[in-house]
Amino acid sequence: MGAAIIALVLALGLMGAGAAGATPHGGGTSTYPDPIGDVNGAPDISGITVSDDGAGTLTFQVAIANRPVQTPGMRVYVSINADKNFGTGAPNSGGAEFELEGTQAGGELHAWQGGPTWATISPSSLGYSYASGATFRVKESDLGGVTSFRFGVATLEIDMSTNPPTATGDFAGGSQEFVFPKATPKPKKPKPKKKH
Ligand SMILES: [Ca+2]
Ligand SMILES: [Ca+2]
Repeated sequence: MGAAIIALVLALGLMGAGAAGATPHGGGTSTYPDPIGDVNGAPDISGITVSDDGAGTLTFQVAIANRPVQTPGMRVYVSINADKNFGTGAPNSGGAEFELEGTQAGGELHAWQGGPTWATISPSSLGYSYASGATFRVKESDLGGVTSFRFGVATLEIDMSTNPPTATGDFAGGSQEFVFPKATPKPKKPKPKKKH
């Protein structure tokens, strides 16, 4: 690659990053919308933002329109198909190798063991918080070093006040239909001038 082309690529990259400052080395930030009002009273996912800080940490932010505070019976799941292969990992979770789970008590990280069993590995670096949605922070090294993967998000809320208890929830991304990072559209190239 010639120096001029490298300079052009760098310029286009900086244009793509806009005013956000330094371009991260990782996958940057991708957003995934989910409709509001597609669940009947359940914790309603309105969108997901995934970001890679370029220093080995992934953040998953799951916005939940109708639950400013996490209720005791409510769980938020992010299932991660680390190898993007539907034929490996948990067959009931779209081929996920890892699953993040957030409850009122905090966050957990589960790793598929086959069998079929999950192991809870929950590294100390795992972060979880909730404010009008769930935020998970996890190191890529705790997910087998992935920087690109498929994932899906779900909520589940169990209402113990009914007999029998009722479970409702929302799904976003179905069976791992979201891909991180999203392919970003290439910036339009300026039309080459015809005259020399
Ligand atoms: Ca929704
Ligand atoms: Ca898999």
